[in-house]
Amino acid sequence: MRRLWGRLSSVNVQKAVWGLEELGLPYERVEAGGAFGRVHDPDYVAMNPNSLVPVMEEDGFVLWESNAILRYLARGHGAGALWPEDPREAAQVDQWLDWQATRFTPSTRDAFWQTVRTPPEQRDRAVIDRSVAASEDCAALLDAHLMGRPYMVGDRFTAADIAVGAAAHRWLLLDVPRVERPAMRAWYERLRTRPAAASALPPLS
Ligand SMILES: N[C@@H](CCC(=O)N[C@@H](CS)C(=O)NCC(=O)O)C(=O)O
Repeated sequence: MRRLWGRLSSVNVQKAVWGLEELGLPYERVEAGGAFGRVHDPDYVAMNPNSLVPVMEEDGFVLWESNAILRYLARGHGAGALWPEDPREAAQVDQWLDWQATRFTPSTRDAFWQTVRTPPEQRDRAVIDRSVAASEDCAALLDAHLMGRPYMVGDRFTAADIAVGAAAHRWLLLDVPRVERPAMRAWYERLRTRPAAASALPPLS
């Protein structure tokens, strides 16, 4: 029995859902976090003392941190899919997962919160501008990396496309001024054609 706790509006939950869907693994998603609450309930805190989503539970095995979940799914259930066999390619997938978690998503966070989850009269233009500028640096780096490449690592879809793709989805749907990045856009559109991406990436909320 496999359960994933977390609301789909969370980019971190989206990554886990995308991984589960790509691998065709059966699971039940339980709403938690944000307006759904639950994350401070004692039974939830016993699973994740950070009171954050997502959490995955599989036959009593409990795991939190979205990229750890993604790595586990890809390595434990992927059988070669999503996680390259080659150690150097695998290390590059790791590299992009870390980059997504420590650079790209943190850069977009303020712009997202301000323009999607903050009432217009409470928004701080300077905070948005700083976040947009930091996100543009990430987008430029990504666009340069993706020039002439179909996917983030090697020539096939991997867990790196899931992690960075979910973060790119959030950035590209924000209602902010953005420099057009053709290689990044083409890659994102390529990802969007995957049925698993359609299940994992809702409109921003
Ligand atoms: N590094 C963690 C971050 C998890 C995180 O910050 N989750 C947010 C949603 S994206 C959360 O749980 N917020 C509180 C809530 O939803 O109640 C991960 O990647 O799983």
